[in-house]
Amino acid sequence: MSHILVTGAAGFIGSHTVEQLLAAGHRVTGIDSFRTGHRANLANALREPAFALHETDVAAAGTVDALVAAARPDAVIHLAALVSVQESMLHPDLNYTLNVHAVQLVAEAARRHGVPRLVFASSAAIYGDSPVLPLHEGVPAQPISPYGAAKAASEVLLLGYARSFGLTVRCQRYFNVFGPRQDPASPYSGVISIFNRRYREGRGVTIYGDGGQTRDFVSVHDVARANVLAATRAGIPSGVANICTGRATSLREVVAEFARHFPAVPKAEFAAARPGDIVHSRGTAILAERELGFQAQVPVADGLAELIRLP
Ligand code: UD2
Repeated sequence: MSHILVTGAAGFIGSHTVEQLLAAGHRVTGIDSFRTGHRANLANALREPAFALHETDVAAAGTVDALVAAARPDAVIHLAALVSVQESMLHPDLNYTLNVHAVQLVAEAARRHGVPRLVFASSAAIYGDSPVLPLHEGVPAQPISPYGAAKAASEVLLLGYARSFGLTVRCQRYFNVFGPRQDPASPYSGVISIFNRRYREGRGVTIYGDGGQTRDFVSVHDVARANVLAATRAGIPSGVANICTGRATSLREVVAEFARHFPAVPKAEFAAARPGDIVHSRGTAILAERELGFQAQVPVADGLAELIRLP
């Protein structure tokens, strides 16, 4: 059993990660500011005696340091972040504070208090609009948003810490994550969360472009498992790895799956492609398999069926 400190514990990926850690018998200290996370996401976890939750902001001076000093965890999984690419365009300063400055605070707390391992929520956004298919970790970072730039900068910062101070750092480049608890609030939220809400409400969806665009949609259950592996598996090296399925799914296929479950909902409408939209994005999952022993297990159709079944 290990003791793991999870920042962003009440978020979409954080809450699933906490639940899987607890199910595996680990002790978990969670931190969340509830800026975008929700206490309700932790309803199951909060019933477990092995879970403690602290409501605080990781970007505030001294906060993480004090919590890490008190908890002395075996690993930190740092998921607290500004999670919207769109918000990073509107508020680049806040993006810097939450996605770069806070990472430095976490890294420094880990160094000062001898935490042996740090897992970081990175993103396929660091690849920007690279046309390489499939995207592999050797493709240079060429972010096209403040969000992607901050994730790329933080990866470099953390890997520098790993080389300098001997802790193990894992940067997890999540692709298009989907699943229960993803927030559909903005038009720029993940497309599956938006489609799920609209089909449930009996409204049709809008497909921007011809629907032939493809993404590497990875279930949040797989992503949480990748986090658990990165934090707890013995003998893994520092490094970056795509967290993806290695498979492409088109938007048309996603819509067809929803339409099968909701035959009464009006047909999808088509609108002009969004400016700046990339057509195809898919990662290779080889490195995560080799270094973490991680392989995605949830087919997109199963993940969609799970979402649709939820009350
Ligand atoms: C991600 C970012 C986005 C931008 C982009 C850059 C997220 C959620 N989105 O978008 O902000 O940085 O990367 O490459 O991190 N779509 C529809 N109908 C809808 C909503 C979306 O057709 O109602 C399309 C959208 O135009 C795109 C696809 O669905 O072609 C996937 O959209 P997404 O925002 O879920 O993910 P992505 O990778 O395009």
